[in-house]
Amino acid sequence: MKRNLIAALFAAATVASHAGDYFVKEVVFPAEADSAARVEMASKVVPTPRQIAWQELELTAFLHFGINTFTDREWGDGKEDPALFNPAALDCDQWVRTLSEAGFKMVILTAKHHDGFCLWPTSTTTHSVAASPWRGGKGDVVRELRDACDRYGMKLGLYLSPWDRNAECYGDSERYNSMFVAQLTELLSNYGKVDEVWFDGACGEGPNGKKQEYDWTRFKSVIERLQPDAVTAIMGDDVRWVGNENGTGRLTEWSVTAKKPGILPGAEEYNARFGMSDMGADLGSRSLLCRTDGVRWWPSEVDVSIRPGWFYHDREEAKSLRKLAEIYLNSVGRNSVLLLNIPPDRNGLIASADSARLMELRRWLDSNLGTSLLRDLDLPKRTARLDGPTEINCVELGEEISKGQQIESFDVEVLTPQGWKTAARGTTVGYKRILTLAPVKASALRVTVTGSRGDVTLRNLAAYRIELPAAEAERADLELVPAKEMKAVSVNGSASACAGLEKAFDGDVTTVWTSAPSDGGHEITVDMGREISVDGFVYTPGSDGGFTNTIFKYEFQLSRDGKQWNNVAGGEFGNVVNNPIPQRVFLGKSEKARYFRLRSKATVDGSDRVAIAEISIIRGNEAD
Ligand code: FUL
Repeated sequence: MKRNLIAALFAAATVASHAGDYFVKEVVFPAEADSAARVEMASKVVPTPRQIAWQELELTAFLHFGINTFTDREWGDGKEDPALFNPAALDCDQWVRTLSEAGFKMVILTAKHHDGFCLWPTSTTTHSVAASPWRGGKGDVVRELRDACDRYGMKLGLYLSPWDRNAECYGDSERYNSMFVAQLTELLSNYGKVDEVWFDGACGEGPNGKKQEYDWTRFKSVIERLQPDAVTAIMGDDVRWVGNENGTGRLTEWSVTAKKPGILPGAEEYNARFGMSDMGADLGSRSLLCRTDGVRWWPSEVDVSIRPGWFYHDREEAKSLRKLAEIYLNSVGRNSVLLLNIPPDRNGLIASADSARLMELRRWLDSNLGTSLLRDLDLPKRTARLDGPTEINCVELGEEISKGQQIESFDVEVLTPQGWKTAARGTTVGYKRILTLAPVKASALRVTVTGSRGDVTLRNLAAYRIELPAAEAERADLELVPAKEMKAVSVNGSASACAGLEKAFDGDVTTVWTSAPSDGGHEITVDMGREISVDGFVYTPGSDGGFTNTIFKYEFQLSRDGKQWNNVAGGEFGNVVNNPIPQRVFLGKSEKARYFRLRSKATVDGSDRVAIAEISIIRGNEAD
């Protein structure tokens, strides 16, 4: 009976281009399918051709560029003056040439970020390059990038933020959806082939903000009509957000996932019912398959910036080569595509430090992961030989994903003078899995699949002797007031309420101060011991993976005597919810003070507590 059911479903979904019978992209389990049937059906889910083409890119470049580049912010509020946008030396050829030399095959540009400023002269709003002094208001960044991509054979993807803080109609759902469709239509009609459409899921409106019901079905149909080969990412059903912005994929990463894309009706409630979230550890185990309604091919994309922020900020630096090499191993090496952001600067150029770092990464990849040491590869038997006993410390495996994702667990064994030895163990493989191992001298290697959903076809098996770049001590580019000089004064004005507040400024990010609940906001006051010159501060949220109790809106005040206070900074920690890294705020000039006060006006999750892993004061030049 069950077999017939499966056969009937296969018949409905079979594609001729495959040798066997497969479900292309998704399968809905019949209610009566038992666990074995569900596992078998999941094993037959295969990617679409455009998903395969996307996965094979391995590396994609992200370009965050826009009004934030000129205001030094991560999330603009939509009130920025377009006159600020003036990248005097903008040169898209320089971007694409750099990215192409670094080995990227596709680039995605933030055509519109949350601030609503459009990098093309749209007819939908005046908040665009057309209202800027750049190229006398006649410029079009999307066009210049398109043309440069054509010159270098680079694919183009576009990021269009659904959340729009400038559009007056945002929150008036029908009207905004029509405006968004018009923007999408312009981008997907006038700029040639677009290979990835990126809708992020961010919205910082908060409980009292504007409520916009997006018409995802309508957006999707526009994409399908105008760019049928484009994958739709994040708020899309071709490419899934990995769940963090720090460059790390899951050790067990199923491209066949039980999680429903957020663009589908009822997805939020459905995913919550089965305990699946963006950041969740399990999105595709057998235990999930046995409980959920079906599975789909929805592979992971790891988005991370080469710098701390997504937009260019003068005082930030590119990540070290070591960090980038680790990010590669932990993303591409964990069955994901790496979407690496390289933000152009205010001149409209990729900074020379960033392009030098990209070239170092390319050289590192070519010399470490470029040539496998394996000989006489027998992929069906999953064995290979090495040229005599050879030291290896890294193994790479890949499944033929056009036949689905099968491996649930595997062992890698190596032949040493003492016989066969297990060198590594893993769970999922998918398109690519890279494992680093303790160095071992091997003359042969074999992979044993210890658990799988269906028949396994390996596409690739390789071994390397890699050398990770030396770990660089993170350069302390800021001078911070030493923790031992600071003393808690009060919490919400009460000296007796500040027991434990030292955890917020003890120089140790692993100790977190969490306030008592309060619905009137939170305020901490700290004595820095003596009057000093202050340039700014750094807030490190108490990250718990869910980012609860994280401050979103704040005010920062300074005082020389603890009585007279000056508001010296305030606003939002833009994007702290997705990327809870230390938030640096610079005052723009040095201020003399002995006391500081941080007031939280709203948290990212509406929680009535705040958590501070660390608040550090950036010291200015005492001579100022
Ligand atoms: C997030 C945004 O809020 C960030 O600003 C950035 O664009 C990142 C890639 O996606 O959702």
